[in-house]
Amino acid sequence: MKLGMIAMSGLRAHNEELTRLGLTLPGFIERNKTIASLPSLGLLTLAGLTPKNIDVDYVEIEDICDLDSLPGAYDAVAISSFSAQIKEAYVLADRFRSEGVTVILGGLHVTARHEEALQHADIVVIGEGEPVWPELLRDLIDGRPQRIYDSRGTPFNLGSSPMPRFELLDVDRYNRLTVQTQRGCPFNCEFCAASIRLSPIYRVKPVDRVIAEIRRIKEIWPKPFIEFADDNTFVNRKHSKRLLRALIPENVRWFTETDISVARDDELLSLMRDSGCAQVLVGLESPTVTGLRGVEQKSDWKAKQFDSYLSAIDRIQSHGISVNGCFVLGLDGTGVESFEQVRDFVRESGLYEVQITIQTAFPGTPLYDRLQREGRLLDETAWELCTLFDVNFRPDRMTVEELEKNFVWLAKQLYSEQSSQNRKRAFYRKLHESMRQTQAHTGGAS
Ligand code: B12
Repeated sequence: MKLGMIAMSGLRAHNEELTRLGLTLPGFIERNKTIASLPSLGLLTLAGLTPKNIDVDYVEIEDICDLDSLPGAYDAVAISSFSAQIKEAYVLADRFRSEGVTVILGGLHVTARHEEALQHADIVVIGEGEPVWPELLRDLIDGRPQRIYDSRGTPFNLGSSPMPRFELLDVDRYNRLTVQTQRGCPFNCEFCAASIRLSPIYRVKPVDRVIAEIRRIKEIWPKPFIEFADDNTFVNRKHSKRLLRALIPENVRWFTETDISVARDDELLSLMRDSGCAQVLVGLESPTVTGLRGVEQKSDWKAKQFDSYLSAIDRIQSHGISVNGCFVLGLDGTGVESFEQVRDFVRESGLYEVQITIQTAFPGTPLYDRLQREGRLLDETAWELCTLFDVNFRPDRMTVEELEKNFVWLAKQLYSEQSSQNRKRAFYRKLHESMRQTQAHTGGAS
């Protein structure tokens, strides 16, 4: 059997002005270049669980305009899905099916809207792929596949993770590769559309498996930059410290997503630095406590962290680890004043890097369900707007146009050459200062 694993690749935005800006603003260009080329770790992982007698191809499709030059001769294709590109994925799926190819759809969007996906697929997978993939392939080979495989209810044990088939990649296309060290998150942010929507349980991958994946990558790319495709990496501190100690001799540079509480653990921060951490991405979400209220739904955890934001950023960056602070615009309770507030907070905080996105109601999230109940979704199935840069709902304290217009204004403020340079200079100035102080302190003590 010949199986094509098809990833939709690239970044997307519908707002024309933003797309134009994305092509011209230095800060945007830099970030886009950095991340735009990441492969689909989900598909590479499932490829790793596929028996050797099945011939597997990994293909990335950026543009579905050219359907005539589709890769061909597959018996089946497995297509991955995010909401932003699902309509393109459906066009692709319909085309493959019209040629008699069996289409399997899975991933985050399909998990949230499997009935919709069934109209374009022979088989859909709901939830994590690993628990059902071997059975699905067996059924497929036997010619008796089910229409739906649902893995919810059996959270995958990451100790049994297969080795992702990184060797299927043309590594020259990428400037970093992803490795996943955990799934899930102890928090439940209303807008979160990441892996807690596949399975909510927080789990870690055993240290030796993470290291094995990094070593496999090093076989095809001796000095890689690794992005951990995690939701919140350092929640389990004991495990994290073991992982970081094991990473030190691997001599790689890496980036990950975490929460602000890492600032409270100096040992953790030192281990992060010593093991090659270049940057952490932290969801600060709002520069005001009003914006943060209600975001985290279990205990309003994010609102409770607000008072420590500035000192925490300072502490993390004083270890030589830059913070990429993420802000969500259009949160309930925030109005047009929030754009200047973000700009001012970024300046005051000394953040090295900043990421702004528009609050997005992704299907399957509590946010989507609430806004639907409140009649605030602009179009309930405009999935192409689920880019994090387009507006798909009516904000409560500004108009849609005000959100769009001010977002562009803020992007210009934050991503100009000058602002990006200023942030970097401030970061290094402060870092040198704190290193000098530490040296003076230890010198004085000895
Ligand atoms: C790495 C990453 C990327 C990479 C790589 C994307 C890719 N092709 O996989 C890049 C930079 C290209 C990217 C781009 C975008 N991303 Co992105 N990305 C991530 C990130 C950080 C990690 C994803 C990951 O690797 N997870 C690990 C793997 C193992 O999990 P997985 O892919 O879900 O796969 C598992 C299951 O879903 C399932 N599965 C997946 N596919 C399939 C297919 C089949 C057939 C089967 C059976 C099973 C199956 O099995 C897998 C194993 O269990 C997440 C955030 C996060 N922390 O998770 C955001 C995230 C996935 N991205 C997001 C978004 C919005 C985007 C963009 C729209 C941004 C933009 N404006 O362009 C684009 C869309 C890209 C596209 N072409 O559609 C959202 C998606 C939300 C949603 N529900 O749609 C997330 C959750 C971030 C967020 N803030 O909400 N992204």
